[in-house]
Amino acid sequence: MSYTEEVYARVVAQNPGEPEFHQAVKEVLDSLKVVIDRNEELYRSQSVLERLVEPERIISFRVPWVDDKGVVQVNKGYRIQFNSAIGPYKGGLRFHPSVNQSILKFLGFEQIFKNSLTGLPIGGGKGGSNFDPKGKSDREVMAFCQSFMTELSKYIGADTDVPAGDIGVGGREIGYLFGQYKRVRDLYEGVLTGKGLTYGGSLIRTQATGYGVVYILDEILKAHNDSIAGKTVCVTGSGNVAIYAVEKAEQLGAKVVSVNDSNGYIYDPNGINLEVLKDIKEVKRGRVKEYAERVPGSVYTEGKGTWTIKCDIYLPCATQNELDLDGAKALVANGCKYIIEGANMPTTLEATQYVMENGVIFMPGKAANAGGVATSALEMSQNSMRLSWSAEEVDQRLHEIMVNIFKKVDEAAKRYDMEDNYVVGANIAGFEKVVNAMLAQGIC
Ligand code: NDP
Ligand code: 2IT
Repeated sequence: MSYTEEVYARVVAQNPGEPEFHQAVKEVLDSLKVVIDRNEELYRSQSVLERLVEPERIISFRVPWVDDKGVVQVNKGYRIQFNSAIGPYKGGLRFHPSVNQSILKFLGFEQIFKNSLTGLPIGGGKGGSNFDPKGKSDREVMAFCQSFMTELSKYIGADTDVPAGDIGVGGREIGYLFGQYKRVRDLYEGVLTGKGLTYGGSLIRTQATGYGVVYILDEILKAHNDSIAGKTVCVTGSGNVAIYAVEKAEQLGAKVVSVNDSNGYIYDPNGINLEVLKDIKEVKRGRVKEYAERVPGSVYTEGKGTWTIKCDIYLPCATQNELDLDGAKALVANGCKYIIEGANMPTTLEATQYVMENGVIFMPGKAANAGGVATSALEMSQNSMRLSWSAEEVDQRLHEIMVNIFKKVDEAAKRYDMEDNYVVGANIAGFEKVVNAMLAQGIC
């Protein structure tokens, strides 16, 4: 057995019942095999991989809060502080009923390599809760956030661990979390990113993940003598990442014909009307179903199946494992040429393998959606300097970061004779900086 296979077997044996974590580790270790083989003695002697797959710390806690009926509710809260080799732990908080330790470990693990790819000094972390913000009043969300932060505040700080948003955590939640941190720690510092613009937030952070996805798509297309203008694009999800991926793709001349949520999907042959979508999602916190009621010519279909729509480019921006083998086959059969992951691990391993073997250019989330956390790191810089940059300046830096990520990923794939294999490229390029830092810092 190779060293990577040994460590994968150990992860499966020692982390039972954590399929998403196993999946993320498998993808990374399989990609790293070519690098590890060349330096096996050193990496083995230092147990580099065993250390890489073991979180530095997992914090898990009770979150009691009172709902609008006066009933005491209890949720689980977590923070996975995965790897601090290249900077303070950095990564989002997810509030969704499906949240468990496996999902947060997979996300924290991915975040290590993603954050490394940004070129900025941020380590990997993730956290969240099985709390479901859907259908809750603002007061209930506030009560939950205050209780969550009362405990979490003991373990985070601007130079220790800096959380941000993810599924179910947007501007409203970050506001309540920041207010409670300040109150219990008596510290006004950049302990969270994605903050409102009146209290230390960065311009463009809201747009950053979606814009970044399309900036890297643009680089990929250029490298293949192609361009976004005139392309038909399918986006999944209709949250923060999806909305701003639609916005940038439309700005660059593509026609985006679909979005979805966990209930169903919209097909709009005339191109998604963003004003309506933003009103439904960002203002009214409604469902995509309402889009078809408001936009003539669009159709709503209950259930899954965005992949049945014919497109050139597919941008999965909802959640993990949303695109499976059947979906991948439908996309390939319909002539889809590019799949760029806006979400974290939205494509199953089998689906990824299938599309790559069938000529689709595939960019994994850890490279494609890194614009969000990169702009979070820019927010941290602005907070440390106590100043704020203009939207143009942040957007320009974001664009530059995405161009550089593409270069690094492309270069690493070519260096190992695997041109266009951006999965291998992203994992190797992300790993190299982290492993150098780990080796330099000794056994820790
Ligand atoms: P939001 O909460 O804003 O939106 C999530 C979207 O995905 C919603 O449309 C939601 O539909 C859908 N969704 C969530 N869970 C499921 C599910 N189990 N099944 C089907 N659909 C689901 O989150 P974001 O846009 O911030 O995040 C989307 C993805 O992007 C996630 O994978 C996240 O980890 C990743 N990401 C986010 C970044 C950010 O800066 N926000 C940065 C990098 C990656 P519904 O309303 O029905 O739940
Ligand atoms: O998955 C991700 O990169 C995020 N949810 C953003 C994390 C961040 O710290 O901005």
